Amino acid sequence: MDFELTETQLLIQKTTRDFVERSLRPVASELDRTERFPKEQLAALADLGLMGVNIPQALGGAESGVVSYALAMMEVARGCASTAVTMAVTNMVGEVITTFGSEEQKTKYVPRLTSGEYAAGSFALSEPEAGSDPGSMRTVARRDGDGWILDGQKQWITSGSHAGVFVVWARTGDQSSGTKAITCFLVEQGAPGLRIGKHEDKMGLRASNTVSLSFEGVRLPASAMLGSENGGFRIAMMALDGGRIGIASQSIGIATAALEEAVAYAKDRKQFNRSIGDYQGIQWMLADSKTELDAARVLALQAAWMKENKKPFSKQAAMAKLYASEACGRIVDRCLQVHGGYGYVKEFPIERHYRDARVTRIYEGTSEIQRVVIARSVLA
Ligand code: COS
Repeated sequence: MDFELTETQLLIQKTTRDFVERSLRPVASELDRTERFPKEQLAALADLGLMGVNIPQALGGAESGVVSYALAMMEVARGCASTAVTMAVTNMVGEVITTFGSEEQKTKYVPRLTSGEYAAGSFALSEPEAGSDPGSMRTVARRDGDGWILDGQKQWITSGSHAGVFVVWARTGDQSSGTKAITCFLVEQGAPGLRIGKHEDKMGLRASNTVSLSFEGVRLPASAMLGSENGGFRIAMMALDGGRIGIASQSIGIATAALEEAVAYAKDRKQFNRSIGDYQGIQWMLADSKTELDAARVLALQAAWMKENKKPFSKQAAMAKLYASEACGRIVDRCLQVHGGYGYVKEFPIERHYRDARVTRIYEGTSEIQRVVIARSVLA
């Protein structure tokens, strides 16, 4: 057993941390306040290889593995959780196309994602009435000569207004076929019939872009199909397994930032002639938070290591995502409490971390869905 990071992993961690300290953390609060999509910051991340951390160099990626990806995600989320989710989804889209795409699809799209030519990629699975149960989706793709015609709605699409390419899932059989007749397609931004809908006014992650999409008679060539006909559900599940490592890491980054803020505040703030960090009530909150944070980190890095080493990692990714996001919720709550009234106003970053943390228990599979995945594996 070896808990040491490799030279590559340390280098990615340090490079990301330096960038975040210099260029991301100082602007995170303003990005949040103005809801500004972090275009320049994402371009800088692409220049550092962070838009394709686990993607081969031949396709413009850093080819540095899944553990490096998790470490980079923790650092970016520590600075700005909105930028982190945009990076996470773009990495996920690049990996899906790398894993399941034809040569033509890979060489056309992946370098544009990794280089930053595309500001982001989008993952379009959820629908207004198909969230935890994507097998009930209603978006349909009908054969049209050699190609397809796509009709339907998607919801909660991260970076939808800015993405160069969308990975879109659609039904290619009747509704009763459930998960067995879902196919995956690549759709470019600007495709006739694709409309970007309502921009969500979210509680947190306000600098990330979340929209609905509608597809009205979008014509797709045969070459737009990703993977095999009716093989799309498995692609979605495998992508989400990897995505959950990203969200676990994002949760860890947010919780790390929150704890750093709380520690600094506890040392600085004096009440009854002593720093509040001298009181056991505050110490216990910090101690519990640090313990949970490190436990989450071990789970997330273990899941990342398993994926990197080609071991089955679905359960581990679900456990990491469940534990890290739930722990993050408890940590930001305690850290806000340490700040007292100052935690409840926008002047201190803890208020943003508290809002940003909440969605990690919801997206890329709710905590309840993670428990379904874990329980099925335990009972199998
Ligand atoms: N990897 C590969 N294949 C998988 C898989 C995985 N992790 N999980 C399921 N599959 C396959 C199954 O093997 C099955 O294949 P066959 O039809 O060949 O037997 C198929 O997918 C259907 O699986 P299952 O019957 O388990 O599907 P369910 O509809 O019961 O759904 C859950 C299972 C709940 C795990 C799934 O719907 C899920 O993950 N939901 C949450 C979705 C989500 O995270 N949404 C957020 C989107 S991003 S914001």
